[in-house]
Amino acid sequence: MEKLFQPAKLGSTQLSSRVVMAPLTRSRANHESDAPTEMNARYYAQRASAGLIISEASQISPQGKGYPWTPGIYSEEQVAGWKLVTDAIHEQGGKIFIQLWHVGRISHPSLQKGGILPVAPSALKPAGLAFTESGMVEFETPRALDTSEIPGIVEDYRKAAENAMRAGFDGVEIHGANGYLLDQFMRDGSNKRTDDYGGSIENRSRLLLEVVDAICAEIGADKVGVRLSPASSVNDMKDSDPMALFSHVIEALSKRRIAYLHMVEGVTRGPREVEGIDIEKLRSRFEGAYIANNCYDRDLAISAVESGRADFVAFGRPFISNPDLVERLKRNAALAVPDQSTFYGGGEAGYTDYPALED
Ligand code: 8OZ
Repeated sequence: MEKLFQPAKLGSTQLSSRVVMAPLTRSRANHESDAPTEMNARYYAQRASAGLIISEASQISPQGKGYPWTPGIYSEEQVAGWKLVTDAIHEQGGKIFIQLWHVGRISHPSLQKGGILPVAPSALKPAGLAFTESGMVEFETPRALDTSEIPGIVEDYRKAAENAMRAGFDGVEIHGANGYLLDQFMRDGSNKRTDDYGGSIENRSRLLLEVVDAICAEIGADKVGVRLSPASSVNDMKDSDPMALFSHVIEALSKRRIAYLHMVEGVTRGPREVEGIDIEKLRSRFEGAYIANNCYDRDLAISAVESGRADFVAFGRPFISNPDLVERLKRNAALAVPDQSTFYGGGEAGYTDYPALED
């Protein structure tokens, strides 16, 4: 059997294979409480044969929310909802990490408590449109965080990790990718600060590393992963020297002996090759486990793991329409194509109604 399908240890967590379910926003939490539901538990349970499930991105605070109906991990109701999910996975011998998320400026007042402005490193409006309960609307210029507010954000992450462990997760992944708050701080296109959190690469990386340190102290570095997207421009990300920036960040993560680095290799949901960005060179700066992601297929995943270029491979969209993706990949069976119109929001249709091969 190919190495991709063999059991492996990730930090302190034993996995049944090296096939990972990537974090996938589905916008189907309880509309009042942002708590996961029985339906969410059914969806994840159908996918429990993944070596590891990384949950959809989950806001660490009301301020960290940027899309309708995404789950949170800051209230007791949300902890109880997630417990339904983790119990359902563990009953089947699966493993699940939660992805912790603060969207920063990729939000809208209509998604914020009290209709206030979203926060960001600097008061710079992102290009593009916000996804709100009433459709796609213009972003608004965010409010720049005061230096005195930053310890509170680090504390929200720490508390979220503590909640995650109480909810039964096997670990947490810190979402440092795709143009959300931590990525906004790292890149000089979105961070124009003049305090200790802006300017030099060291300063721009500071918030991510403070969050990593706080969470590692809370739950142990062997249960912590970080997701980065150095080559991705989604959500209006720009940086004058991404190779220097991410070399620094990845070396700093390596020193902290976290469980894994999860990399979006290329533009998120887009081309894998981006001029001027050498993902393999960045990856070589990390000594721990490496999860590769972005438009992998069976052959690419098998060869990446066989050659040692990746330790694990995360599949996103294929897991939406193939709950038994690991079995299908093992058998080299045909994969069902997901229906994009039911990706975000709604009920069971396009969510829990994709059959496994056996059904
Ligand atoms: C698609 C739709 C909404 C959010 C990401 C959390 O890009 C997301 C996301 C993706 O990381």
